[in-house]
Amino acid sequence: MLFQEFRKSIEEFTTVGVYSHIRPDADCIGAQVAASLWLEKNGIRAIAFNDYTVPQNLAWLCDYFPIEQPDSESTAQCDAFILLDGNSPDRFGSYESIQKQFPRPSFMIDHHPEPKDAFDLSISVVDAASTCELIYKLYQEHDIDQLDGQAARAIYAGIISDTGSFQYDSVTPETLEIAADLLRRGDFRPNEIVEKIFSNKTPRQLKLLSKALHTIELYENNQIATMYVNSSMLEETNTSNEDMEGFVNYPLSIAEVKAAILLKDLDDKGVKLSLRSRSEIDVNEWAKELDGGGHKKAAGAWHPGPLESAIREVIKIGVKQLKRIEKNDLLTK
Ligand SMILES: [Mn+2]
Repeated sequence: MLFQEFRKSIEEFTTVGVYSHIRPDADCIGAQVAASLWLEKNGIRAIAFNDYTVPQNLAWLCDYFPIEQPDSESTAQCDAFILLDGNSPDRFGSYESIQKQFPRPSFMIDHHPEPKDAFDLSISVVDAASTCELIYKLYQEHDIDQLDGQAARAIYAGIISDTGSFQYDSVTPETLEIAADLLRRGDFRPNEIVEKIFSNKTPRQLKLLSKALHTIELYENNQIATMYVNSSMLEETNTSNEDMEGFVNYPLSIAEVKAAILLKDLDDKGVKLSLRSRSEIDVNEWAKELDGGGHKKAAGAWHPGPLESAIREVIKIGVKQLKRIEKNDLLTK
């Protein structure tokens, strides 16, 4: 039983701080809301924290359970912390310094590879398609009847977001079984959540997308694609960094493309890279060469810039990996 030890330990606390990772997404917020509801159903007070403002398309989840920015007064009330959808203390912003000042028991629940050994208890399931799937299992192992409509919607939101609406190869029969059970228990239809999360684009975002699409370049017989956005594009369309959610899927959708990189040229701050794979290319390994990381199929990294050298360097690493894969294919044939 995945959560046996977790449940036994967490019951000893009266107030638990539940953190989701910085620059929050639907998986961490959904997991945070569903986990906080679970704690409260079991007589444990929960306070949900994030250093960042919850993105607008996820604000509805905060109606189910409020998420606040941590301060010394609220965090002082917690006698333990749960950390969700991240596996290193620095993924949780202020948590790291708060914990250094006044350490309390910490419980991590996550699905990213290579977890840091920095928590008192870690539930790390790298094969899980989302952290929300793990929170579903927490309910399932304990008392599935505690999973109400709000928790079901929150978990469903995280699953569709982290699986690209069930498109990624992380999706298993179990993912779909969980989704089906959530629809039944929560008594809702899939489009209700999809529309809240994905159909909320602004005209400005689409104008930015059209500019970005013009920058697509293909390398190595169309196996690698790049696309970029720079600050003048953001200025011209009156958009910001957050308006690029999902953009990387466009170059990735070109036939033959095995991996795509979206580069965000943020001038002095450097170039932010989002890497995606829909092949045997491991973008986590790729990103690590640039001191970044993530999952096999989705990862991120920073390059000091300028943009041209970021593109050159990232392609060089990708080519190296393509060559290695080709060589392995030849050997196994
Ligand atoms: Mn996740």
